[in-house]
Amino acid sequence: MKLFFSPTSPFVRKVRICAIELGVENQLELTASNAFAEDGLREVNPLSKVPALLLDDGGVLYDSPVLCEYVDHLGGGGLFPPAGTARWTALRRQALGDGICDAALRQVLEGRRAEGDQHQDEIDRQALAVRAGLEALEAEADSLSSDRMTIGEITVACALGYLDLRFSHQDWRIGRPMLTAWFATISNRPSIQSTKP
Ligand SMILES: N[C@@H](CCC(=O)N[C@@H](CS)C(=O)NCC(=O)O)C(=O)O
Repeated sequence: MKLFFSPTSPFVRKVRICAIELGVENQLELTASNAFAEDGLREVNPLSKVPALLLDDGGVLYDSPVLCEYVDHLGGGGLFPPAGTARWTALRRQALGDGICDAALRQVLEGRRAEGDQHQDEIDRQALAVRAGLEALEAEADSLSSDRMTIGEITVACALGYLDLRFSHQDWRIGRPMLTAWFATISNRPSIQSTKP
């Protein structure tokens, strides 16, 4: 299977961490792809976004929540809790982590526009989403698991890692001791270490 990827994408990282956690990473052939270059990715994913997965039977899957669930299935499950409260919590945390990444990415893209073309109100709005998302995570950090990873913890770790990559000048750790401690512990896992951008 070919995983269309970019080394800095937090959404791709989620998929890779799921695969490593379940021991199926060797089944994913990493295929470098620039989502913005119109270099063929759109033929696989009409949205031209990574991650996208070309299956061995020629089928295609895209969008990280779908790919993570597919990888979970491939690896015998365990990262998506069965129906019940734990599942809703894990899925909500996935949405929160993905939303932080989306908001951070939109700021990065806006910041790449020519100075006169940047929309400061849009940058501010997305920055507010990141900050509010981090506050929500700090408030529930004591219930994030450090040893039993679900898709919730994996996505939150990817979001924090992405902030470290792109916004190291605005350290998210300041004023968030619980989340800081959790991330320090989780960062020792081989799946997190080996996918660090
Ligand atoms: N909701 C998507 C988001 C994927 C996404 O935004 N990927 C970025 C790279 S980090 C991308 O390919 N962007 C290209 C674009 O927006 O055109 C997912 O979870 O997979």
